Amino acid sequence: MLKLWGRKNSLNVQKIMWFIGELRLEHCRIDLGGAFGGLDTPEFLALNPHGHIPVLQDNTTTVWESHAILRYLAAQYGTPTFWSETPSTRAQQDMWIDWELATLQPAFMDLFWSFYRTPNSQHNSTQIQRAIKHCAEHYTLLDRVYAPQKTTLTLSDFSIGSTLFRYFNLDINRPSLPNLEAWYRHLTQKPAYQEHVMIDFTELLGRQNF
Ligand SMILES: N[C@@H](CCC(=O)N[C@@H](CS)C(=O)NCC(=O)O)C(=O)O
Repeated sequence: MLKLWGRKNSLNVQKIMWFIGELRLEHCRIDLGGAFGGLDTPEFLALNPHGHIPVLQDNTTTVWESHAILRYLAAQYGTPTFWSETPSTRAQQDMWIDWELATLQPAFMDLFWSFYRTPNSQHNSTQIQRAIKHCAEHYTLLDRVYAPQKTTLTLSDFSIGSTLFRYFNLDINRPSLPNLEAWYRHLTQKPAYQEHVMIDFTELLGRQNF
């Protein structure tokens, strides 16, 4: 059975759990990190020398880095619709998978940490406004690319889509994003998205210690 290490309110855990849910794979998830701690034990560091969640174990295979885990699951258990076997199509999907980790997620995390995880008394409004602007640019680009109506779920959606629940639930100004909002509403109808991504994150409010 698949074993995933990591707390359920970690964005990087959520993208994996949502994919596992869509694939209907038998699994167990072990709470680790955040308030649960346990990332610096010799046993866990033997699985991931960086001491970060998520980590996937599948029999004798151990994988860390959330996007490496997504790719492993897609290759081992997915259908080519998620991650194509044709190099040119796969490259089109990989571009968005890599863009999410290299560009969108750092921008979103900058916003999430500066606005949500930093206590109000320590807010830096210049940093927050800059982060809001960067996110608006990235999500506006997605809004354009998703036009007129995106319907298919591919591998990059698990990471991009996981940020949407938080982005659309932060008390910030957002640009008009009709296509992206339609896609987000579509995701919110999916049971696996509801179960693994639409998770209360108030534990993280004003919390900077993990
Ligand atoms: N690039 C890594 C980032 C891993 C990472 O930073 N994980 C965070 C949680 S999202 C972590 O381990 N934080 C410590 C904690 O949760 O206590 C990935 O995509 O898996």
